[in-house]
Amino acid sequence: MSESGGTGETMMRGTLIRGIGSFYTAKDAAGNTYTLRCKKKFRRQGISPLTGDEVWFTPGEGEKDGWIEEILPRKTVCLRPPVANVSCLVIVIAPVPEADLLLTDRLISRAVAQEMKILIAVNKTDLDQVLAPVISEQYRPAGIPVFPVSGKTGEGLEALKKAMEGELCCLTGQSGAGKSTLLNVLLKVHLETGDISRKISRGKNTTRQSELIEKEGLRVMDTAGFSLLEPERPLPPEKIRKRYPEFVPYEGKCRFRECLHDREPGCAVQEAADNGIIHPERLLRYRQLLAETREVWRERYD
Ligand SMILES: Nc1nc2c(ncn2[C@@H]2O[C@H](COP(=O)(O)OP(=O)(O)OP(=O)(O)O)[C@@H](O)[C@H]2O)c(=O)[nH]1
Ligand SMILES: [Mg+2]
Ligand SMILES: [Zn+2]
Repeated sequence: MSESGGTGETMMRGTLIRGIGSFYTAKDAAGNTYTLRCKKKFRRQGISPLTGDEVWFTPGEGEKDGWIEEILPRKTVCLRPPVANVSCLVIVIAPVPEADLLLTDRLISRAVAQEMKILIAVNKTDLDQVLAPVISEQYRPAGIPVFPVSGKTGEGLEALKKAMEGELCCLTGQSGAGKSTLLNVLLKVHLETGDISRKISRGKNTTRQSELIEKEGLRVMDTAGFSLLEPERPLPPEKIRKRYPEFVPYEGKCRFRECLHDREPGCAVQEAADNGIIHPERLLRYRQLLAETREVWRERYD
């Protein structure tokens, strides 16, 4: 197959909605799909196309596949799973399995670093009505909206859907929280849920590819094991506090200019927590993540 395509042909704009092996599927604004291959020049530059990438491409003719010609600059990049341009992270938590707020804070930290919009969906309100207000209180000072929803009864899904509109969304959260269940209702699709999905994925992971689904006015990445938790490059400990939106108003207001809000005297963030303006448990978990970050930073050259 020749790589010379492009001469005299018109280039088209599209979004990569999936990639399997060295074949990619692009979708244009009109909703038509094209099978494309990736030019070797990308590999030489160490770049691989990702689901979610915006590209210029030359469509194939007849039986021939087209070519990805250019990948537009990415707004965000996730490496596990590999997806580009996610603009909104929807963190799904539930009463069962028990909500892990340290995990939630980690996800928020990574999303803030990439300037993603963040939404929290507290699922399974049909089982429990206590969790949602608790979560809401924890994250209100950070300006993160919390949506009580039920994938079972459909409660709260209209509000969640409204908040997701216009964004390239990705659902994340613990296994069993109900991500696939929510997507099935929101997008009117049939993704595997519950025990079946877990049975299939056990010992047989990495088979499923990320796919961008555009349906019901939403754009959502359906990914296996979305975590965003791949080991990040070691981060200087003083950078973590910038990833807490509710700390920002206190920047420069502590007694010490370099205050890490880690029990230093005269800490304005601690004072805000004492006054209930910042949630004290968010601050405690921040200190846990700070301690971890310090450890990793100290060992970075080992
Ligand atoms: N009662 C109740 N059960 C729910 C609700 N949403 C999901 N479930 C159940 O929770 C279980 C897990 O749901 P899934 O949608 O498979 O969870 P998931 O987050 O996609 O899990 P993984 O794919 O393993 O990451 C299933 O048995 C669902 O039927 C809900 O709103 N209420
Ligand atoms: Mg699932
Ligand atoms: Zn401080």
